[in-house]
Amino acid sequence: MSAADHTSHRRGWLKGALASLGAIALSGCEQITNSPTVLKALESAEGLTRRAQRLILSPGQLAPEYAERDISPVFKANGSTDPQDEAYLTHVANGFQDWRLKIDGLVAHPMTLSLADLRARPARTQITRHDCVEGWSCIGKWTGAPLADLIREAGLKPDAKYLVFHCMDTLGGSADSPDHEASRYYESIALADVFHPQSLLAYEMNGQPLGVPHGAPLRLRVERHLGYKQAKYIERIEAVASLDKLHGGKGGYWPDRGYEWYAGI
Ligand SMILES: Nc1nc2c(c(=O)[nH]1)N[C@H]1C(S)=C(S)[C@@H](COP(=O)(O)O)O[C@H]1N2
Ligand SMILES: [Mo]
Repeated sequence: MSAADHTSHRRGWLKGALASLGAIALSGCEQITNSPTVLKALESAEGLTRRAQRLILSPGQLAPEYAERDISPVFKANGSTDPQDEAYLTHVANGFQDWRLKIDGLVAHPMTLSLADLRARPARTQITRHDCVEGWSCIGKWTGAPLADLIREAGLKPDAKYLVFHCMDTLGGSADSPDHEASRYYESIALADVFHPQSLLAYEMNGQPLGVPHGAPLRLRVERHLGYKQAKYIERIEAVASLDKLHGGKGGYWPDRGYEWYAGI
């Protein structure tokens, strides 16, 4: 086939495909998924989505990882470091044996997991740098359950767009922060971060069970974001379609107090 033939052949195919698409559009929705032409079009659209996803998740987009020798000798603890909430103190007193992580909201299969359940799952370890908006950084080693595996198992409903992390510690409401209404900490992330390979529900830090100052028994690590996205003391993960109804509507404790929601680094 000559180049010209090839082009006109392609053009012919395209015309035919468009014509049949038009015909199907006029004939109503039900038939759409029965049409081989439309199936093909849908398949290639899905292919596009997968390619876009691979691009988002490509190694270039991973946060830098470090060596054991880079681990900070002291990792600063910040925000809540010793929650006094009654329910939390009860969990601390019995070694988190009765603590459970709930995954609910817009998921097909809500889940309830103990610490042992989480530890029994495939794990990932990463050494990364934590950057706090206050201007300090520390390098630490995190081990935990990849968030993507869990959320795939729970099965997001089609309208789910964010995960909200509900924490057990109360912040604010003290005399020195009169404009801050007291509230349990909360944060949220979008789907690209839910399925990012470095997004972990971490239960170990530097090879030890996560301590109270750093968010025991479970905290989030989303390595392309600032410190305040790294929710500590998690007890519930809720899949939602919108952040509008979550407290101030900005998607997190600090975002509701004027900080940026995405907080990328
Ligand atoms: N539940 C909860 N998560 C939280 C906070 C908090 O106060 N409560 N503080 C955030 C901030 S501002 C930072 S810098 C990190 C601190 O984590 P670290 O204590 O392990 O250093 O936790 C984040 N996650
Ligand atoms: Mo922070």
